[in-house]
Amino acid sequence: MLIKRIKKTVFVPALTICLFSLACRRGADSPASVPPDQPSHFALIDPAETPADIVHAAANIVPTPNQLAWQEMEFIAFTHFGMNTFTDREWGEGTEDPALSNPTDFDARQWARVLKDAGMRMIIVTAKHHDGFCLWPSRFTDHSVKRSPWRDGQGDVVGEVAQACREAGLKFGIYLSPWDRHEPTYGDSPAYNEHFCNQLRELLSDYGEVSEVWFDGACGEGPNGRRQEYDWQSYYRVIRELQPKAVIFGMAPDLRWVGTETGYGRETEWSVVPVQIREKASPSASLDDIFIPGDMTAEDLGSRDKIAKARALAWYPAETDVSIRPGWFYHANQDGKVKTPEELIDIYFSSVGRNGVLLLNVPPDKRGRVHENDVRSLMEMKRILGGTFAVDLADGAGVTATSEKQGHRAAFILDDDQTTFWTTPAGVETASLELVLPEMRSFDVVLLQEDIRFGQRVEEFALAAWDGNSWRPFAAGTTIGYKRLLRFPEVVTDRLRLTIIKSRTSPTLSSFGLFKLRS
Ligand code: FUL
Repeated sequence: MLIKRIKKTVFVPALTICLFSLACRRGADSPASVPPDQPSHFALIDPAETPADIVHAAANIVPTPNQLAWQEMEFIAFTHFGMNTFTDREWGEGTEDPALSNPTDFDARQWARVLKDAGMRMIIVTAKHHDGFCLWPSRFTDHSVKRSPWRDGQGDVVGEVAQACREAGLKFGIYLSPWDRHEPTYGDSPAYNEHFCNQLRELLSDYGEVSEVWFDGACGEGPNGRRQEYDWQSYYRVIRELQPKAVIFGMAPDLRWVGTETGYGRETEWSVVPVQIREKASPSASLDDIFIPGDMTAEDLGSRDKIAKARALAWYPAETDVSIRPGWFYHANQDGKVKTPEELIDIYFSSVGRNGVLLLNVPPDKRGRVHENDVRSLMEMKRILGGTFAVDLADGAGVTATSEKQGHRAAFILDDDQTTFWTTPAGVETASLELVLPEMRSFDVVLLQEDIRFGQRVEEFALAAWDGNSWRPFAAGTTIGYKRLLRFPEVVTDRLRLTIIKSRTSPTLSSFGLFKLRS
C-alpha cells in the first residue's frame, strides 16, 4: 500500500507542514480535524442551528466500531437457500411440505471455501425466508429442518454454515425474515413479536458470534387478515444484548439498503444522512430508541440541501445487495444466466468503489452446493481483481500536500504506526496532494480513501496528470467516503495531483493508490 511508502518518502515544504503523533491526535489539543466534543454516530439537530452548523455536525459524525468493522469487510456473501430452492420459487406461500427440503449433497464447507476464495469476508445465511421454513431446528415452530428427511430430521443448515464460517475464518450473519407466511401468530402483533424475538434469541445464542442481522421490510397480510406491526425496538434490544458486535441491516439504524438490487451504488454516496426519529426525542435517548425505519431509496440522500432540513443525522452507510443470478434463490433454468466476471467486476467498482459494502448473493443449488458456473465466474473475478490490486503503482512516490488559506500554504500529514493520513488545518476545505513517481508509470484506476474514523467530508475532487507542459485532468468525482475507485483511459505520467475542491471540513485521507486493470 501507498500508506507505508508515504512514511518513508514524504517531503514537505519547510514551516508549512507538521507531522503529528497519534498521541497528539487523540489528546485534548487534537488537530482541527477532530471535533472538540465527543464524536458520535448520530446528532439531533436543533431548529436554531444554521446550515453551516449542520454541515459542521455532519462532517464530524463517525461510524461506530461495529459499523467500521463491517465497512472494512468490503465484500460479503449472501446465500439464499431454503424451501424455495426445492420448489423453484422466489417467494413461498408458507404451506410447503417440509419434506420437500432435502439437499442431496449439502456441504457448507464448500460454500465457505468458494466464497472465501472469491474474496468475501462474511456469509449471511437465510435462516428463515418469507415462507417461514426454518433452516435450524427452532423450538418455536415445527416448520423447519426437523421435519425434513435431510439428515433424518437432525440437520441444521444454520449450524453447519456457522461452523464452516468459523473454520474458514469468515464472519457469519443471519437473514431472518420478519414477514412469515407460515407462522399462525403472524398478524397478531404482540404474539408474533414475541415469537420473532424468541427465534432471534435462539439464533443469537446458539451459533457463536453473529456479525450481521439482516431485516428486510416486506410485510404482508397475516392469515387473519390483519397487518403485523413489527416492534423493531424490541428486536434491536435482543440483538444488542446477545450480540453486541453485530450490525443490523435494513429496518434498523446501523446499515441502510442502497436502494436498488442491481449492485450499483450512487456516484455521490454519503454515509451521513438524515434519519427519521420519533417526536419529542430526548437528547439522551439512544438512536435505537428513537429510530424510525424510512425510505432511503432517493437519489440524493445526504447533500447539503438534504441535511439542512434534517431533525437528526446519523452515520448510516449503504450496503449494496445483488444476486449473481437473476433470482435470489437457485433455479436450474438460470444456470446459463450467472453474471460474467466482467459484470461482477463492474458491480465491484460500482459498489465497493462507491463507498458501499458489496453483498453478493450466491444461491446454493438443490444439492446444497455452490454451482460450478457460479464458482467459475467468482474465481475469474477474483483473479482479475487480485491481479489489479496486487501492485500499487503509487509505491515509492514522493508526496507533497498543500492547501490555501488566506494566501498561506498549509497542510498536515498525520502519521502513526498503523496508517498515514493527510488532513488540513481548521477551516481549510480545499487542498491538493501531489505525487511524484520514481519513473513514468501507466495506470487506469485510482483508489482514494477518507479516514472515516473522523467522518466523511469530501464533496468534490479532481485528478490531473502532468504531461511535461501542463496539468491534464483525467478523472473527477464527488464523494469519496471509505473507498472510491475510479476507472479511466490509461494515463502515463510521473506526476499527478489530487485536488480537493470542496469538503465539509478538513479533508482527511488514508489512501491514495494507482493501479492497472488486469485482463
Ligand atoms: C427482499 C426479499 O423479498 C427477497 O426475496 C430477497 O430476500 C431480498 C434480498 O430481499 O426483500
